Amino acid sequence: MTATLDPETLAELLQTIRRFVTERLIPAEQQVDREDRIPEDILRDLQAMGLYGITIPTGYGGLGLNAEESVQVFFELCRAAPAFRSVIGINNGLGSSSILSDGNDDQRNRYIRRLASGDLVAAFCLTEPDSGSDAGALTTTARRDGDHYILNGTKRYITNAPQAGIFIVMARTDPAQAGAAGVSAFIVERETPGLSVARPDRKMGQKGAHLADVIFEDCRIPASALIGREGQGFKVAMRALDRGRIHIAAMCVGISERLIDEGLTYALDRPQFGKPIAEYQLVQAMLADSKAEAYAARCMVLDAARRLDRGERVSVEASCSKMFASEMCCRVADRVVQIHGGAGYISECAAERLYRDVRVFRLYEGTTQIQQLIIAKAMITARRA
Ligand code: COS
Repeated sequence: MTATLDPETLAELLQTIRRFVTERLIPAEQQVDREDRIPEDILRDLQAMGLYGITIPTGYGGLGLNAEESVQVFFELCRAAPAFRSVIGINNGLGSSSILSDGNDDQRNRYIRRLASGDLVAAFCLTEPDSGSDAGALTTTARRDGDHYILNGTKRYITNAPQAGIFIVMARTDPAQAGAAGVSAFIVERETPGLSVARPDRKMGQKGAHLADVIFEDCRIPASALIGREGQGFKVAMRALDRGRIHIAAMCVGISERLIDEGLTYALDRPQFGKPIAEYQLVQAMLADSKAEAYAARCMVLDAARRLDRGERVSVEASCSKMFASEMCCRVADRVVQIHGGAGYISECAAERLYRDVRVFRLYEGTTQIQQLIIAKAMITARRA
């Protein structure tokens, strides 16, 4: 996809988001962390600014940004606590992209406009209690019954499940086919009898963004809820994850840049042994390493996004970006806590909160080890071809 905004309009949009982040989101972070809830007025602002539909085409009411433009929006937006991005994340990524790229016109017309406006929230259901990294081993079933499928199974750690109005669900339609081949993807509406959402899990960070189990018990959905063809669901999920991993990497860049700012501000303000700690070379080394690594991640993410816009398959670049950026972000968070010393361990400190928030980046949408596996497998396959 070519650029959709002229450079001045994009610069203006990025500036508007930076102002919103500085004036509205960052000041609310502590309250969100304490209360585990994002205030309604902020959710309304996210909607009013069109941020549920950053990546969704304008024809469906979205901002229609291509991947390169979208990641720049995420760089800015994700200077604030990642929970704010989490609530809009599935609408912009795994949820909408699987319908846009693999769904049909009826499905797009039924859901995408409402996902873009934020009137409808999507959740993406791949993980199960016994199937995490080995996504192809999922056991949720979708049994064909006339014009319907009947779903049974449990999905775990489903982001936005408590708020979601639709669930993109990967389920096994062919029990005879082990692994990825027997999996299909469906859109399940929340009100469907047999679908229930468990109590949200309590977690380490990203307070205000919620996840929970989603349970299907003889949940009967129309056959028209199938995305694409039977047996293609694993690929639908993997294609969505290619895009989603670039978004996670972009989020890591934004939050790393924020953390570096926090570290620099503290280092300049905090005197020890008669001068600001920023003047000590060991502190400078932590700042400089963080700056260089965040810059490297920024370049990787932009390159992966440009390739996506050119229509290339980006599995390797998405995994490289997600792996490098998430590991980098956790190193940066650790260094910034270190720069703060004891103050970095106290709950009022942004570094303490963000340190907890970023830990999940190395886990979700594929652990670092899964990214390594994807990258190495592609290298070996290409050499042997
Ligand atoms: N795009 C398109 N197709 C893809 C793909 C991608 N990114 N990745 C895999 N596929 C296809 C393969 O080409 C293969 O197709 P064929 O059978 O036609 O050749 C099929 O999907 C199966 O792929 P593969 O054999 O690589 O599957 P594996 O079971 O070995 O698993 C990994 C692959 C590990 C990559 C996958 O299970 C994975 O990503 N796990 C992590 C899951 C995850 O991120 N969970 C987070 C949940 S969302 S928060």
